[in-house]
Amino acid sequence: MYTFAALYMNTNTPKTMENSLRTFINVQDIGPLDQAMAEAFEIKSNRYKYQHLGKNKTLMMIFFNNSLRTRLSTQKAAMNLGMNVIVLDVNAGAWKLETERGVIMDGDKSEHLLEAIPVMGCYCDIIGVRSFAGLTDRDYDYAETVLQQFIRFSGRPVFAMETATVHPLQAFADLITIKEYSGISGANETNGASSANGTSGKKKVVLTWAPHCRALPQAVPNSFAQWMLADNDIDLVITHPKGYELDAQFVKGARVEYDQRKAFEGADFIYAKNWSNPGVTNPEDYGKITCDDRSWTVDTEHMSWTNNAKFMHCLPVRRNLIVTDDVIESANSLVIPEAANREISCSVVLKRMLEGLGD
Ligand code: AN0
Ligand code: CP
Repeated sequence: MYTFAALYMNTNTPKTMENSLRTFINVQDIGPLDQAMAEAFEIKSNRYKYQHLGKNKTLMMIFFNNSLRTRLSTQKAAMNLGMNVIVLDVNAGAWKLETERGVIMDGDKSEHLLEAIPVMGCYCDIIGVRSFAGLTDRDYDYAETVLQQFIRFSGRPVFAMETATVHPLQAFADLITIKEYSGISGANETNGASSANGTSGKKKVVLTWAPHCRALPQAVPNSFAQWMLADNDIDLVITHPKGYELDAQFVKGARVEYDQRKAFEGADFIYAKNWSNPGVTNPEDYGKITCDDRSWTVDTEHMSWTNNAKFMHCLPVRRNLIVTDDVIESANSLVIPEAANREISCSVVLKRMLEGLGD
């Protein structure tokens, strides 16, 4: 398989630069967070500063799943950097793709990813991939099987636009937002916001599970935990029903508090998100909804337990399941500035990838 694909993959060798990125999946990929934040705030104050970098370079975005923010913010970031952009919605017009090797392709899938990926690589310089967890086979999802094939066979720098287990562009934007609204680490407060509790020192950030009617992936909470734990100014507490423990590779070292009220006490930021059962404590539960307890919905009473916390969610959000109308519409809700920062996080990532490309 690999010999065949290697014959067809584009093997342009990238120019190596200290700051350049070949893959963007985990927080470690971005290097020192202070530097990444400094770049983010520089770009936020002048988003067209690096427009020359993208001249005659093409970004290809591949979507296996729906998107509003990722699609728009990534395209905007690429345009700010002077890039051309191609978007492919695999389920809307492309041949249906087989992703597993060894399958006799006599079903409805006309093309294999192993040919499609090197072909895509021929038409672009950087690739973004959205491919959610299937939530049926934990090993397949947690091996990031689809993303890894893009990395291996496209010959291009590849970044995750939410893949099976991670959503790093979201977590990076979340961290930028928290810095802005904390008044720490040199971030200018924007949008007229004030500091979360007006004092210096660590901010208490709470990741809370909330109920939902559909089984959702763990990518957002995985990346959120990973990025928050990497920041020395943040004290992360995770709260969820028993059985919803996240994978240790993302949450090792985080404090888990099963009592949601105790977790919320003194919080500066509440980050709500549903995720389906990660299958950590009971592998048979992987991808299932094993709790639908509506007492976990974030309402004004929940917020009253906090230190006048800001409310965050990556969106899209189902109101009155995850969070009540009152809370999401309150002055403490950061969901819109948080979404706006997706343009900024993506700009930093694309800038770094462009810096590593040859001319
Ligand atoms: C996705 C998820 O929970 O991973 C995308 C969030 C950015 N949400 C839905 O599918 C509703
Ligand atoms: N937060 C986020 O990634 O939104 P989309 O699914 O709309 O891209």
